[in-house]
Amino acid sequence: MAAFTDARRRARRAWKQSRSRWETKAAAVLDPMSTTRFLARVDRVYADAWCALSRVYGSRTDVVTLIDDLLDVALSAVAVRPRGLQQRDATREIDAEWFLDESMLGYVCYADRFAGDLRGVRDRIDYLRELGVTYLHLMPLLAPRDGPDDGGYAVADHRAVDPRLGSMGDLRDLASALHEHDISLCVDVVVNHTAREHEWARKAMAGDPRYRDYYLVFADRSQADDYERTLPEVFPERAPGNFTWVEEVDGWVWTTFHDYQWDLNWANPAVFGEMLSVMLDLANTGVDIFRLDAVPFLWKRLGTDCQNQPEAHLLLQALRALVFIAAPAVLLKAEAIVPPGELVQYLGGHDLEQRECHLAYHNQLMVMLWSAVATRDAVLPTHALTRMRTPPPQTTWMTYVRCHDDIGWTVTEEDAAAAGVNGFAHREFLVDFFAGDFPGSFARGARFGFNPQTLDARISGSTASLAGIEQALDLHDDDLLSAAVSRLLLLHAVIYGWGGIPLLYMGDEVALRNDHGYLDEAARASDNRWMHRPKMDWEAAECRHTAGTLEFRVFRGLQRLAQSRASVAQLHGHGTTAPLWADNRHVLAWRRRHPRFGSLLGIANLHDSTQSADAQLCGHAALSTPRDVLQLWTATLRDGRIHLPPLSVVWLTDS
Ligand code: OTU
Repeated sequence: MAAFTDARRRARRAWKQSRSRWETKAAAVLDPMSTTRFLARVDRVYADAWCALSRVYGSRTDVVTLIDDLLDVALSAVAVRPRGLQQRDATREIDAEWFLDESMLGYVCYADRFAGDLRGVRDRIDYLRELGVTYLHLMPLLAPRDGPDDGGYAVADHRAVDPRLGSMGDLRDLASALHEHDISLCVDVVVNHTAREHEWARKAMAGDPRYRDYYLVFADRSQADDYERTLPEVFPERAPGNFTWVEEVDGWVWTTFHDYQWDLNWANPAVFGEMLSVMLDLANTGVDIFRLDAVPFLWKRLGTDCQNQPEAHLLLQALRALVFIAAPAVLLKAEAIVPPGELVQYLGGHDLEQRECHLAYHNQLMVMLWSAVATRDAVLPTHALTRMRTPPPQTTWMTYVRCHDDIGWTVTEEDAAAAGVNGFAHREFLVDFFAGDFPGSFARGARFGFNPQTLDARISGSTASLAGIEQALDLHDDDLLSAAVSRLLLLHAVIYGWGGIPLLYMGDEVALRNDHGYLDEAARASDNRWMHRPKMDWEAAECRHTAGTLEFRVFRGLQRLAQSRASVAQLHGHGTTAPLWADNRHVLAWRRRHPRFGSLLGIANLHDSTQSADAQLCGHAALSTPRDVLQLWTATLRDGRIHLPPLSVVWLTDS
């Protein structure tokens, strides 16, 4: 702590010495008000940037000079930042907690699969508003390589939109149209790697040493082997190993993901500068939130799994400071799908000194929800979720049921032991269950990423198919279908009522099932994650207006959830969430407590028969006259017990 304070003191001194020089520089390109604001922001976070960057780069470069270069990038971005976005900056500097509002609700889609292209997305804004959406995450939209591109995560040009989706101008138009409808725009920035077709990689292949140093290249295989000894494999089936021999650079290139995705060398400060500049250009088109892809992998350390290293966090802290200086309206979201004990760190330190990302995915809640519906049992989820640390102030979770990736079963041995199950056996059960192989399973998913060495596997499949809707439709069984619809809504009723920003994954609102069309596309056939990345079925979506249809039931249910959520002040980001023990293991319960507005109790019956629980949750709940504010199902209170219909949820508050 003393070292930390000392570092901040030195940082402040360094800034004090540079400030008047920067005042002149800023005044040369900005109007007086913007100059004042720019300098005030640097005053605010210079020490954050200095502390983080000096720990990462201090041994190889002069940090004050490095920050000067980065401030140049930031100032140039501010100088061309459109007026409307500067107004957005001003508003959000005052209302820095705008994204903690209980009305926040996200939607995630591929622009092409949802609406053809970026202009098409603009034409669908009304549809998003019907669902209560205030945040739109468009999957990777920058120009990818030709051929297999890992769903756009192999970026060939960071300065261009994928021409099939439109242009930078279209992105700008879409952002402003969304803003007019109070929807913030989130886009992916793939910071860990580029495509091998990227300009930097091409220059490296042409022999330019400057660009060779943008990547991690080992002339000698034994160096790669030294790392490989402790590295896991992300795609063991399609992309085994973590290094690829590249003739043109006469070396082994670090490729954590596919052989065409080259990991960037973040130990080189030039890479930091390039990525900052990419981000600030995008921010100037009107992007509000960056989904920073694969951030756990940013820093490599021999003898480790090269994930979640302290430097990866420091790099994010430095990015946070510099993005704030240039575009304070913009948020960072960490895409870190890592073991539960590593998750909350991406939201920074609890002392508010080490600010990191504003948002991070609550992977553990997602995994535990699927475990809960498979086992109809809340014991493991309650243990596991109790162990999760609360996010620091002014940050929050993104809660979700499904996304475009597979589900990895992050069930820890510790949580499993607490719940009296064997971790390995339970993970194996979840894979079998969701692949549809376990007797009595309702799910229709598929195994992904089977690793014969560890026997680890993940699961692909759409929400509707994993929740039993596909099976029920195939069997023409109305009772099973009702149960499956309830299960889908139950999963969402938890993520909408947990606290954090819920994310709805495109197609789930009309229960789209697995789509096997990808098998006919050469570049996709070997990656079954495409089964849960369907094209939007707009004919099915039309059925949302027709009472009695599957689409009507699901869509209406989700609308109800969105409306209820926006009216529950306890779900504001100032609240905190803790799981509670019900006196019935089929019941998952949690309390959302707001310092001013009191408590919300979420109670979910995971079983397909009626279940009851002590309405005061064994004395932990402090509601005097509980009332269900959700009313998506009909629960009854009798003799101090709440009786919940099969697969149902209530959100209780004091009336
Ligand atoms: C991300 O996922 C993307 O979501 C994937 O679609 C990409 O294929 C990948 O990056 C490469 O760009 O390992 O199994 O902790 O879980 O970065 C998916 C983060 C992944 C990783 C995550 C990665």
